[in-house]
Amino acid sequence: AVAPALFSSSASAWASPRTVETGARPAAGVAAVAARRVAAPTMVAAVPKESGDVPSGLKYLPEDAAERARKAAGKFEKMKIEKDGSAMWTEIHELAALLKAGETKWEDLDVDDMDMRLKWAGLFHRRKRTPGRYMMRLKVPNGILTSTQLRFLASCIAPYGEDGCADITTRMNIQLRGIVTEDAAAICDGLYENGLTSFQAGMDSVRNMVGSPIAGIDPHEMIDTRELCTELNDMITNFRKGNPEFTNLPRKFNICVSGSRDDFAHTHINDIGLVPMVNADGVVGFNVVVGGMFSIKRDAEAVPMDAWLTPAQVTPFCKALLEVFRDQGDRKIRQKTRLMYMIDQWGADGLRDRVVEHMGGTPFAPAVIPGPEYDTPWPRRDIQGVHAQKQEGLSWVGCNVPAGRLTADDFMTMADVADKYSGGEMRVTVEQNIIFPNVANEQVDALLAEPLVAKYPANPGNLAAGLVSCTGAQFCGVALIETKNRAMELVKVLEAKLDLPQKVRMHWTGCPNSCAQVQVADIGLMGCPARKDGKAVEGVKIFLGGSIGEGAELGEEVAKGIPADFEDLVPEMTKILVERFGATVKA
Ligand code: SRM
Ligand code: SF4
Repeated sequence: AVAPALFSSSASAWASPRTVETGARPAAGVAAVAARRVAAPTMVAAVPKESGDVPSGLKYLPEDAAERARKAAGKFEKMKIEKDGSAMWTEIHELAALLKAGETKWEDLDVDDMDMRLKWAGLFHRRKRTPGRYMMRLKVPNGILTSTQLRFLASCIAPYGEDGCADITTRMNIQLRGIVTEDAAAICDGLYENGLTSFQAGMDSVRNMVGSPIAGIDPHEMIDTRELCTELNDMITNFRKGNPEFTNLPRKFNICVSGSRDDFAHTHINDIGLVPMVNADGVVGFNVVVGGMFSIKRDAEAVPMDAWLTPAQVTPFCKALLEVFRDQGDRKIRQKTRLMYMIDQWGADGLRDRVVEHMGGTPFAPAVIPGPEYDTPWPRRDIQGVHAQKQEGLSWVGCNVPAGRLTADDFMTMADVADKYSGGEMRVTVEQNIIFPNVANEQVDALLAEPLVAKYPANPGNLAAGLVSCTGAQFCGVALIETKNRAMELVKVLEAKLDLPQKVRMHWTGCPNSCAQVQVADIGLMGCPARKDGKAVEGVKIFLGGSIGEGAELGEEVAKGIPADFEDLVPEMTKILVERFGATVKA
């Protein structure tokens, strides 16, 4: 495969890998994962595009499912039937060529292709906020990135200057911003060449594979989630080339693999959550929970399915469940097509039985009942800061990225730091933070003295430490309020005003889709309309009581319509922090 010529000028300086400092060691386990990636077949168009052959979304559906899709009234199903999202994996090259040749303008291209179908290639047109520019959502299985990948990501957004930035997402993933259609095809190719992809990152596809952020280095881990996340990602995306078998699901789908009792992956809010559990023979496998979701209409915690899977059974099970969801899932009312609605009809065990039937009838072992050691609570560990790894002499360093926002310069600096201290590896977390693994203990102080760590501290303030924010109105067209910038500012104001004896996890989400999972936060703020002095203003609903880790519980709405300006929010938050979290007002 030929390395793509990305951008003619400014990008080349960013794209060339820098020298790896002597002393950097290959990180445990990463080499194996990287080797798998290199071994993946060369990119070809997954949907052959003969002249006039437009792939329909019905292509992989059995006749009865196709019939239901045809009958579904909604515009989404019609749009999918007309042309499958997978068509964009090849058409993006044609669109880019036309635009580059000046033969058309983006404004004249098909609106469904530009605003909807390109999401199957990971490209989200930000028509309302930044017309003509795209957010590009990647897939970063288990949140693991190499320094070469980080430099490539810098090269993707650097040419856009002020318009180019990136975010760490709540699914330990990366989104790039500012991309124009002309460049998108080259970026897709470049991602593939660099062991990544953006295909199947949006619309009715399976989202990024979430695993344990400290997989392979955690002294308390039950199972290393990295191989499984990569294997599942390869199954879902056909080794990152794009897999049209899973482009026409009834709706989005989330899968995560947890590696320890901490449940860093949030199994309770995924469509499939894999909870590590040791069986009577001492084998580590997974109990399965299903149906977790947030949406405008409904928030649901995943429910247990009576099944225990060996690691080898995980990918075939998930594949079969996806096929059952695709072929038997309802498509009539889009707001009621997530997996949980199937579970309403069949029960979790009914769903399991259909999966078993689909796989040929061999039942799975029943779920493992947790042993007496589970009677002792296992509080979820804090992974920011410096922590001893299971490998003697090595530590991981977790750093706090406020609201997950990054620049091209950040990617370059992170790559340099990773090469210097962590064997060229960096990880991103669902809390939108970063981790440098495998740092030699004697190099930890030097790492902590790096300018990057001054910017993204390993010991942040007690509110900054727990801040998570969705994209909000700066880029997201459905946002009811601005989130990220407001959230970062509020943290500064509150930290200046209050002494907080403990870390408090504050999540901000711009609308009821709850991309920033306000229901799992200590304090959740969700955008909503409000009124102040007789005028409509941006407001928030407040959620309290969310907990994470083993035995997690969803928080509940306690207030709504609070104006989101600091005149109202600062006293409101002060009251909550003082009454519930032991804060005191500074003298
Ligand atoms: Fe989300 C739609 C951003 C995690 C529930 N989400 C959107 C869109 C695509 C709306 C749009 O078209 O603009 C947002 C893109 C804004 C942008 O420019 O960034 C968006 N969602 C995000 C991200 C980037 C938030 C973040 O700042 O981290 C997260 C990307 C994750 C990833 O890497 O794939 C993100 N979204 C989530 C999560 C959390 C999770 O997965 O743990 C949820 C709740 C869990 C769930 O899905 O059950 C979530 N997003 C939604 C929904 C509601 C789904 C539903 O069933 O109704 C929508 C709307 C939709 O799908 O119709 C949505
Ligand atoms: Fe956009 Fe709403 Fe998701 Fe925030 S929660 S990114 S505002 S869709």
